Amino acid sequence: MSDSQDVKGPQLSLLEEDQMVTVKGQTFPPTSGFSSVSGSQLLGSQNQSEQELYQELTQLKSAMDSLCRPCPWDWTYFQEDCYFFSKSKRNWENSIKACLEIGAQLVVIETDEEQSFLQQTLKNKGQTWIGLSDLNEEATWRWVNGLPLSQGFKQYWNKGEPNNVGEEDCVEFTGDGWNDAKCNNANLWICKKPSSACSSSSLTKKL
Ligand code: MMA
Ligand code: CA
Repeated sequence: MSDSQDVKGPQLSLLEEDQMVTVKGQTFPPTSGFSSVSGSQLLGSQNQSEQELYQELTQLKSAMDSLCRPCPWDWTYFQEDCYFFSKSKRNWENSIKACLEIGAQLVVIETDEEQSFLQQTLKNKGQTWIGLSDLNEEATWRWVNGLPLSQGFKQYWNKGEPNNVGEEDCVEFTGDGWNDAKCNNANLWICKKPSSACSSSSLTKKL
């Protein structure tokens, strides 16, 4: 016994056998680690017919699709976007930076459904920064993408907010809604970025 294809075992749970692909006698995905096949082995298929190669690529695409995830591990998918809920705390400016560093933005809430999803997710969590402030002009609330707070969203202020007690320019989720709070407070935060469509890979486009 020399080939890894002989050791298909019950440990293979994500992909069924009929979703597996064989290229030049090598089973994809390998049952023991993806590193066992090099790119040049894959490309050196000169003695295969085009039709066989096409069939194998089609199977490979379907195998890739079944492994595809719209969001990185530890992020939450909701309506085409990915959300990261921090476990540590930072002030508002540093929360913005934390999101930029991972290719995302401190959350800009765009729909009522999104507000409701965040409200549910943050239940029983601590105060959490969102990407809304009036740092530029007192009482003019603006999202970090530059858009003004629309009239319809003002219902999400907690009762009596925003009250600007002792200068409060940044917005946090607390309880069921929003509160203006001191930007230097250390809070949890939420990052948001678009989900990735697996179908945009060059392999998929060609098939
Ligand atoms: C705190 C602080 C304020 C908020 C009030 C609500 C005492 O101040 O979080 O931002 O408006 O509580 O009672
Ligand atoms: Ca307040």
